[in-house]
Amino acid sequence: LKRIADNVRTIQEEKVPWFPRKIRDLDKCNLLITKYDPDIDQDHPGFSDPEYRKRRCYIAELAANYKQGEPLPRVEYTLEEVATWREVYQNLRTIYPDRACKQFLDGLEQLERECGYGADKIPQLREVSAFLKEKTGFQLRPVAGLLSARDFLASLAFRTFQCTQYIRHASAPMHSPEPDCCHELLGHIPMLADKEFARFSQEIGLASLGASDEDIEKLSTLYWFTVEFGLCKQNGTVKAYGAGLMSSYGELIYALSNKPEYKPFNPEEMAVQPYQDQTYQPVYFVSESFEDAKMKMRRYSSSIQRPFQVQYDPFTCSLDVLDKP
Ligand code: HBI
Ligand code: FE
Repeated sequence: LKRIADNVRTIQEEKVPWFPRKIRDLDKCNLLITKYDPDIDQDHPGFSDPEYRKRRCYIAELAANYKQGEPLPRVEYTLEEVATWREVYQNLRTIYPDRACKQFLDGLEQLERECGYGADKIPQLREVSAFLKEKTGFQLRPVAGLLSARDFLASLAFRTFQCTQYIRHASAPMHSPEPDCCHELLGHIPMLADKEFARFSQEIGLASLGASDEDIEKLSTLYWFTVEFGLCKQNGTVKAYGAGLMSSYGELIYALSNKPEYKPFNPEEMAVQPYQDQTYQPVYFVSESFEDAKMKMRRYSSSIQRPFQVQYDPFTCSLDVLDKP
């Protein structure tokens, strides 16, 4: 393989969208999608609560000012915020044992033992990031809200998870129209403590780099039906691993009831399946195992047309961009 980091430009400069090459470039991956933001979305449970909106602005500032490599900001959560967390944690925790996949339960138990997870306090990103780094090399960075799919996926290529730090509104502890710390800390983090899943996540990220808008849309839909709402078989039973399910009491129960439709894991089909971001999914995709999902995803990713190949160098936390063999 010939290194062509510099002459990628000469091949098709206009055709390849910019993408981060080194981990510091993630400071530029900060395009927020504001459609579910409490200042904009009239249906947001915090829309008519000025105190809540002020708090959200404060926490958003912390994320906006963050630069790669700095210690992660700490938030002193209020009693009300901790009460919301407690309610979410206690409710979900009781239904996980029968419904969550083994990797999720293992991850959560480790977090409870080693990282202070529990109903009584909201874990700080700094501690959680240090924990993950030891387990799988993933790290966190703070983000102010819902990120564009391109920027969000690009960070995964660097084993970096962009994490919101605010919490949902107290009036709706069982539901949030946007990602919040309950979604990240309870939904995503336990799975990111699993080596195989961490790799799977990074591979989706790597596949997204420099991809066309159309391919980003497909990858983001795939991400939706796997990382967010995925189900998998374990010992002959269907279990949940998707973070959107693990952070929604109602949808976790619904997804494993006989109401929704189940389809077999098939990336080509999943990538174009319409999805719901306002209510429960009508369809879930069930994989035979993580190994199977990973293999099929890998095959799908390599079908994405790009004039180059990328390889992550964990020693320098940067990408090698290589000529197609
Ligand atoms: N942004 N902050 C944040 N958290 C997410 O989980 C997230 C995101 N942006 C896009 C996204 N997830 C996915 O649904 C895909 O579009 C990649
Ligand atoms: Fe998510």
